[in-house]
Amino acid sequence: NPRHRLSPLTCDAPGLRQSIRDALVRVVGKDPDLATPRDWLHAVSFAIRERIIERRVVTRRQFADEDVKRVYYLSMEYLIGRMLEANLRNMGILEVTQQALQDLGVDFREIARLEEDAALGNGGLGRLAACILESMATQGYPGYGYGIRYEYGMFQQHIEHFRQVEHPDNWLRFGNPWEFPRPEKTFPVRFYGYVVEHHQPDGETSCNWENGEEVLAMAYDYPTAGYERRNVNNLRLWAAKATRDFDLRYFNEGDYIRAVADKNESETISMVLYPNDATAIGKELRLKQEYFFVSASLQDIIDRHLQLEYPIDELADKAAIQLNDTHPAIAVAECMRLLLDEHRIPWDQAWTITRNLFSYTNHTLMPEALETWPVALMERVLPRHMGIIYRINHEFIEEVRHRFPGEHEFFRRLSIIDEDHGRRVRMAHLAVIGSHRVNGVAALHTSLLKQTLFADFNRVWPERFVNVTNGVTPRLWMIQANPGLTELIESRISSDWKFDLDRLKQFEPYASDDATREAFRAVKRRNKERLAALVHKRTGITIRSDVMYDVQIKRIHEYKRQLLKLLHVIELYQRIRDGEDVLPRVVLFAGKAAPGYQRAKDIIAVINEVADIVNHDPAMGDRLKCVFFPNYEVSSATIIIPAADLSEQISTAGFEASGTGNMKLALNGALTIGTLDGANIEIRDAVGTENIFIFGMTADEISAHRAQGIPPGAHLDSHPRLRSMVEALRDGFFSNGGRHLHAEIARYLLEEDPFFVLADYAAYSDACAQADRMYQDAEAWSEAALLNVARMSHFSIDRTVREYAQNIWNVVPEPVLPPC
Ligand code: DL6
Repeated sequence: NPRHRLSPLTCDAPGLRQSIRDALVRVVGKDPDLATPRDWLHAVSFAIRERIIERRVVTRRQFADEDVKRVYYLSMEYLIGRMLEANLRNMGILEVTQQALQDLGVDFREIARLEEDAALGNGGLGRLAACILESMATQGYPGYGYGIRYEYGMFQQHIEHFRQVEHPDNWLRFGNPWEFPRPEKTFPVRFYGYVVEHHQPDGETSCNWENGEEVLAMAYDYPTAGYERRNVNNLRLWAAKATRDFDLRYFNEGDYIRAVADKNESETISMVLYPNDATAIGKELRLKQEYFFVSASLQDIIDRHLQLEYPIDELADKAAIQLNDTHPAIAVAECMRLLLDEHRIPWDQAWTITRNLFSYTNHTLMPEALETWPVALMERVLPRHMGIIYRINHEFIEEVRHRFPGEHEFFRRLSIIDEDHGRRVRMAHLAVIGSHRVNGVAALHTSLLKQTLFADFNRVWPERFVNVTNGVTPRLWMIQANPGLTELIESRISSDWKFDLDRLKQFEPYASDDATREAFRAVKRRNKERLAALVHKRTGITIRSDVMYDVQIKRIHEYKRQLLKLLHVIELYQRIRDGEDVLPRVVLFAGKAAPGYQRAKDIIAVINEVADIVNHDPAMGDRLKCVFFPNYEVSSATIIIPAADLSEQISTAGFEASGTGNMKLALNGALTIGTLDGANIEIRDAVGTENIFIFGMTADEISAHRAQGIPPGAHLDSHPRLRSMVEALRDGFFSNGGRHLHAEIARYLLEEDPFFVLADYAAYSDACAQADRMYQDAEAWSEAALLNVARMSHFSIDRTVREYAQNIWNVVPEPVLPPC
């Protein structure tokens, strides 16, 4: 319609300058003479979002015209980070915008630093969701993200007296220029109440879910730009709003305060992200969060389908829905409810549609992370869904009973209802039964899934289980994070590797080129200087930039074994004190502990106390520095990762589903020291065994070792150095007021050690020594580092998304033409 044609916005420096100035006055409402750096940040963000939304409109129109099949990604978490630079880079207007700002007397770097990270996630799972959205837009897949617009994201971690202290992450307090509120896009979401059954003349029973409480889900849209101004997809986050401003009952009784308080209570649903990554929480509010965003998303998906005038029974032909872990698994029951109760589709047909629609990604084997809900809670909060789940379960068990007669124990294990722990709903079982594909996130993880957690389901439906190894977006984790290395690659090979990381293979021959190796070292050195400045700013610790940077950056968890690295720090410390010649290094830890996970918080405290002794001991003479970098988030990761030499991926084999930090670090030319766990195995296969330091027990060896029941303390007998290290910890050598804490950590290692730190220590220490030897040969190290970079093509998120598209979603890309 010509009346709806947009007047195109220019993307040259004068046009941008004008837009920024206009936005400052007309949107932010500030006189340029009085504008603060944050006002400029908002002004430039508003100017850029105009350009992004324009592409979004074009993308949406093209999808509508071309009758595409859409992918919907349902995730409780999106760990996005800062949006300004990412959007500018993907829109291809970073440099020109920097220029426009400079013309206006504004320093881009200064204002970009003020942007809060959008930290709507805990760790790997949430960051993967953000990478997948960016890749779908870049490659032209019609992808939509759905999630929750948490008022408070991942907590801010402060270190006070060596310990983690959590502060609220009020990320929206200055407003958010990237979001488009859609007050007209609201859906009612019901909780509690009861089900009324109506018996129909045809023998079927229809159900009405009545009464209870209703909350409104209101949409906020975040356009997500693909690289080089291609497609712009949409992330839709839901915020809870009260259905009425006041409860009139209380209002009429004159209890104004109570009336408003009730309104606030329904809005708590989207108030805060649960900061747990590897434990299920089991709180009613969490169940309500899960159902809240799932219900709104499904209503929206079905609405769009009907608006496009597709018949409801073609839903699974026109849409694919990916469940990011079990958090949105209630979607299976909600989809059935909507089809049965709202659209009056018969059960069998509804079930076929549902199963074809959904697929589910599992991200962990850890038993404590697997969500189950008490049946009683589910019956109270979601009575209609509980009824649907019973019927799904009944029909499923009938199906397997028919195929595997008499195997009662097998049926009990497969059931959605766990009868052994006080009747609970196993969300993973609901997700598997209600999906046509289930995937693990690395080859080892998928094979362990099939052998352990889902072994019974694998017997029923072996074809349902597939692997899709994770990946990372090279746009953020290389082009944005590491401009120096990007430029170096660019100077050697053509630039299409940014879309097609396979092309990075062309860089491989340069690993043996002296000039490239030297240039690589210069880039690394500059990246270290950048990190050293940030470390000093955040912690007051001064670190050298001419030594090995050895980093372990990830959530703090026993299975990730930060204690293994800490023991190595203690070993180096003792060796230096003993007068040995030790390779100088900076060891950097970063990561948050779940607030209720005491052991993880104790680990942070011990790291900080050991670091304090190490960093203040004159005997170290700058040869060893230990840093705990506070408040690890996406924006700090983009500074730490490009500076790293050694990437610590040392989880107990069989526990890390995949890892993605391992991929980001290797892509930036850090060598991995790691166990045969998660995607480390595939990284080893890609980079070559001589370019990675693999150590420790395999997943099978861990199982065998566990079965032997060797007391952990026995590992000290053959390792006098390890004994003296653990004893130093036990005796409080490193304590600074936390003596009993150190003794407790030593006791834990000696008596419990559930993740085999002591059993793997000797092998780990040897691998570290091997890395140190190689590092002393700068040429050999740089060659290995460059080979890591050049051989990381398999770990591009674009490959991951293509595998989902081909093997699970059955969708094809619909790239919108780049603007001329
Ligand atoms: O799949 C993304 C990411 C994996 O790379 C990590 O190995 C895995 O731990 C993580 N899982 C989670 C949630 N649960 N737990 N644990 O973040 O997913």
